[in-house]
Order: sequence, then C-alpha cells, then structure tokens
Amino acid sequence: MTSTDILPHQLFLAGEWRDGGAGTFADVNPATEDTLVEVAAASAEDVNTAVAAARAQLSGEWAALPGSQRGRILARVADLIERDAEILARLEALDIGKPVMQPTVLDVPNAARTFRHFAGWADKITGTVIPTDGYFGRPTHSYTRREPVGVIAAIVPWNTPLMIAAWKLGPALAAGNTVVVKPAEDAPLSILHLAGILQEAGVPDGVVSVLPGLGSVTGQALVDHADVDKISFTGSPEVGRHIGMAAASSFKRVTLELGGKSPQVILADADIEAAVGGTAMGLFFNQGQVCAAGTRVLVHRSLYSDVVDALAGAASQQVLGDPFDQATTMGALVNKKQQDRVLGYIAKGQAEGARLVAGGARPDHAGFFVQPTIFADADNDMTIAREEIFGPVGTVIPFDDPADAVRLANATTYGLAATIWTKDVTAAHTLAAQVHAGAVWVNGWAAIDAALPWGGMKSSGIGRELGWSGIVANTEEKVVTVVL
Ligand code: TAP
Repeated sequence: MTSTDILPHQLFLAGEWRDGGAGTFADVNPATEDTLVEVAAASAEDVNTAVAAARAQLSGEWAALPGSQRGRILARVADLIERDAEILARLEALDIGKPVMQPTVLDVPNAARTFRHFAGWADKITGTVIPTDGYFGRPTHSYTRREPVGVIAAIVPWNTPLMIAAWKLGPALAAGNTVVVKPAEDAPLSILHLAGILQEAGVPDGVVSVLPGLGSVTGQALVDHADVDKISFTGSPEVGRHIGMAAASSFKRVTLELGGKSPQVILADADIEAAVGGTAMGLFFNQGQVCAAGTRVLVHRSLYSDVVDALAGAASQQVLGDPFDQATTMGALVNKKQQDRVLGYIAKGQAEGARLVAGGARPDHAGFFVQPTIFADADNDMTIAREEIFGPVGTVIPFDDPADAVRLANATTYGLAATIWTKDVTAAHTLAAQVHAGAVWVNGWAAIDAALPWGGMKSSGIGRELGWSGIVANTEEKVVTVVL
C-alpha cells in the first residue's frame, strides 16, 4: 500500500476526484522532511471548470433548496466532521507538523461548531421592512432582501486549514453561495477530506470544488476569473494586498484576513500564574504560527523581571518532537522557508540588542523545528516587535502605566487581536475600548467562537467572518420598494 492509497491527493472538481491539469506538487511532512504524497495541482482550465459548475448551481438544484434544507446539510457536515474527528486531527498533524492534541481539542471541534452554527442561520437570513417618506405623495412599501453574493473563491493558508476553510464555507453555504476552495500547498489534506464529507452530507455536485495548486497559478486564476464574485482570503498581508488590488479592478467583493503583531498586556494587578500560562500559550501554540499570536508581551515594570523569568521557564518546559507523541507540546514549523525566516528574525533580534533569555536555535535533528524563544530588554521599535514572525518568538517589553501600555499596544501597523490580563474590571473595559484590534480578550488568549465576528483593523485586514457578520459578508443587500 502506498501513501496515495491512504491520503487524499486529487482535485475535488465539480463532484469528482480528478488529476490536475498542472501536474502534481510534493506535500512534505514538516516533522520528518519526507514527502507524504504527490498532490494534484489545478490548472487555470480546472479553475474554469470549477467556476462554471459553481455558477450553474446558482440557478440549479442548490439555488432551489430552501434555507432549512441547506441548514440540514450543514448540520450533517458538522456530524460527519465529528465522526471523522480522529482522521482529520491526524491529517492536520501530519501535514502541518503540529502536535495532534491541538487539532483534536481546537481545529476539528471548532470546524464542526462552525458548520453547526451556520446550519442554524441558513433559514434565518431575513431582511427588514423600512418606513419611508413615500413617493411624490404616494405611500410605499420598502423592504430588504439578503441574496447570495454568487461564486466565492476561498483562498486558505496552511496554519489552521480545516478551521479556516470551515469559517469560509459555513457562512457562504448557509447564505446560498457556491465556493471554490484553494488550500495552501503546504496543507491540502484535511480540506480534501472535508470535500468528501461535504459530498456525503448532500452538498450537490459543483456547489463546492477543492482545488489544490500553486498560489501563482490556481490562486491567481481564481483572482483573475471574471465569473468569481468574491474572494475570501486568509493569509499574508503581501498576498492580501495583491488580491485586494486585483479585485478592485473588477469590483469583486473581498474579505481579507491578514497577519498580526498582537499585544498581550499584563497589568500590575494581574493574576501572574494565569497571565504567564495564557501568554505562553499565545506565543507557542501551533509553534507561533497563529495570526492572533500574542507576540508582543507588554508587562508592567513592577512585574517585568518575574514575568521574563516565568516565560523563559515556560519556554524551557516545552517538549519539541514527534507530533504524534502524546508528550509533545510543540511540533515543527511548516517548511524550511518558514524555519529559516524565523531563525533570521531571531538573529536580527540579537543584532539589534534584545536579550535572548530562552531558545534561539533549531534542534540538531531532522524536521523544521525551532526552539521556543523569548527576548527581554527589547523595545517596541525593534524589528522583532514590529514585523510578524509567524514562529515561536516572544518579545517582552516593559511599560509604566496603563496609558503607556495602550500607546505601545497601538504602535503597530496591525490590529487583529489583543489580550489584557487584569483583575480590575474598570481597567479591562477601559483598555478594551482604547486598543485598536478586531478582538480583545480579557484574562484568556484566543477565546474565539463561531458566533463571534472575526477580523482585523488596519493592516490586519478588511471585513469580518463568523456570526451574523459572516452572513452579512456573504450576502448582497437589495432594497425593494413598491409604490402603493
Ligand atoms: P500566503 O503566502 O499569503 O498564502 C495564503 C494563500 O494564498 C495560500 O493558499 C497561497 O497559495 C495563496 N496564494 C499565494 N499567492 C497567491 C496569488 N498570487 N493569488 C492567489 N492566491 C495566492 O500566507 P501563508 O504563508 O499561507 O500564511 C501565513 C500568513 O497568513 C501570515 O501572515 C498569517 O498571519 C496569515 N494568517 C492570517 C489569519 C487570519 S484569520 N487573519 C489566519 C491564518 C494565517 P500557496 O500556498 O500555494 O502559496
């Protein structure tokens, strides 16, 4: 038996498993550096076929289904994700190098929860009746309708592929859209398994296609396609800017979920044990490859040396290794490029004068591992505090009072998330209002949920996903006025 007998590796194109028109690419196991499987790469012609099938379903079987039926199908998707939870978690661990415990407790349940949440919305997408001044003395009856945007291209990164695919598919399908998904080259496997689940749950053929391939070929063909109505993109600010500019020329709708340089603010009265534990999780979860990673740790000066020591201790307690070993708390970074990039930032932090108090190197064995790393005596203007590293590297910066903390928290081009650690309810709400971020968490890191809007301010993106905001982002609002 070979890996192609076990692992999904073909395009899921208009309801059929097919080879790709652009050959194959190697999907590598980051923890061993071995090739897992050769995955089919979609060509521009494959994109045309998928988009045509998606377009046809907007006036086909899918369009004819009432919202309640779409909801039943999405609820079945959630059930099947739970049935296949172990397979999906193992595919994520294999493909991305993360400890299998993480997708088991987060990515897979979150994906199921997302489909179930949007199953509930599918028959509740309503408009409003709006009173007006009338029409030249005649009364009117005006109301709004929320209609599907159309064909949506969902372009997904590699760090949490199943979850982010669910965040895009759940609201899009609930609102009656059709979707072509482009997974990242580094992590197509769990989304390909999800494609089979969608079909089994009763999503009609053509409503969703999953097309692995190169960003510059498959992704670009979707961005350029005249019959794609919206791009829902999660990934780097560089590619996001490129997509936003390309979409503007054809007036495609866009949702951009980009990077972050999120602060974790530890006020003088914080519960130190909870703050250090939560802050370490915000630094090292998924090897720091999290858009909302809390990489700028802003600490009241009275606690500074204690927090630095405790975070260095937390770093030294991480167990790097085989993602399938239950003792492992940190796996590998996704690829060699990412490993080199993170090590480059660590070298830059040292060159710019920050004090390395933990980690800083790659272990001496195969796999794209980097030790959990903490820098102290740093300031907010250093490169390691300004640029998104997307690796397990935290920079600890002191502040003197809450106003200083807010100034530092906001001194970034990003605005995705922020965490505040305090027992003072007034300080918590005051800072939450003052910090520029799409999400603020108090006394916990990454308290995300399918019901809560998700997205960033400033360079962290445009638009929101999830909750009712996810439905708004996946619908066009039409107003109908009848002159009575
Ligand atoms: P990117 O390099 O931007 O890739 C994201 C996706 O875009 C991949 O599927 C990629 O394909 C595709 N792509 C690349 N070039 C394209 C093009 N010209 N046209 C269309 N698609 C193209 O990001 P990444 O390295 O996968 O992920 C890391 C970044 O994503 C970080 O900056 C991180 O902060 C951000 N991120 C943000 C969030 C949220 S929710 N805000 C969540 C996760 C990650 P290939 O894989 O084939 O290159």
